[in-house]
Amino acid sequence: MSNSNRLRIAVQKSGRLSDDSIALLKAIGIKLNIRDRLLIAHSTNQPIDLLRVRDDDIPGLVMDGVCDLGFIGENELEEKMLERKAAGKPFEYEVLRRLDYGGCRLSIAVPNEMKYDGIQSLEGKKVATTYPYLLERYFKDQGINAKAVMLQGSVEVAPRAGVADAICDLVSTGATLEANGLVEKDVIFRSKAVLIKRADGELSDEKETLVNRLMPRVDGVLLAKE
Ligand code: PRT
Ligand code: ZN
Repeated sequence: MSNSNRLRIAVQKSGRLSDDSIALLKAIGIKLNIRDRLLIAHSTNQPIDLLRVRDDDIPGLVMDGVCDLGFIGENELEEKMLERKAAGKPFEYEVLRRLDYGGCRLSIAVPNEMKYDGIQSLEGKKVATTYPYLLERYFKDQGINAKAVMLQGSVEVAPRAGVADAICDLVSTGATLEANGLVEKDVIFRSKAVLIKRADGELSDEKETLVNRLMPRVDGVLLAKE
């Protein structure tokens, strides 16, 4: 648990959300001394520490109360929430703000040559994805009997490799799908980065006051960019 008096914020160490998340913290006046290799970065002007980790770990760190706040993509957050719920682990959190970066969609895509007349074309098929819980929820909602095949990487080559019939992956420009001979068909989830807070009511009064002081500044930064 986060017993320290310092507010602990989880951010992606290196990846698509890192720079924007750090830039936002700096823009709201938090001075940070980040050293590339270190897991922890201390603020020099606020009682705040950053925990720099893989994005996959951020939902769990907040839901387990190890970190007080976290910056994370809604896709990863929702997937981990479903996974933890299924495993009987704490899965609660509070969204403080939806942010203006990290935008993408989780979409089903099929090979160019595949005949596709809507989601029912996937009946009985295998679909490779890094987001099996989100995908299986979608299949269930649509009443489709298809199988999500979990792949941590190289999802876009799965059909060519004969591992799956179709894929379900994150898309932003669509260039990756095109380069791999795939066509986007159904958007199953739209995502942006969010700032989340632990929801177990365990934040000390001091930390709660600090968060309440910071949030209007976040709103100011978001407004200024609109
Ligand atoms: O190392 P770590 O585990 O922390 O990082 P990661 O490799 O898991 O994640 P990272 O940094 O790639 O992405 C972090 C988050 O950024 C994601 O969870 C999304 O919320 C968000 N995001 C926004 C994206 C994209 N856009 C995106 N385009 N994440 C991944 N992609 C990938 C996608 O998987 C595909 O391979 O980019 C490719 C498609 O891009 P286009 O432009 O060709 O369509
Ligand atoms: Zn990751």
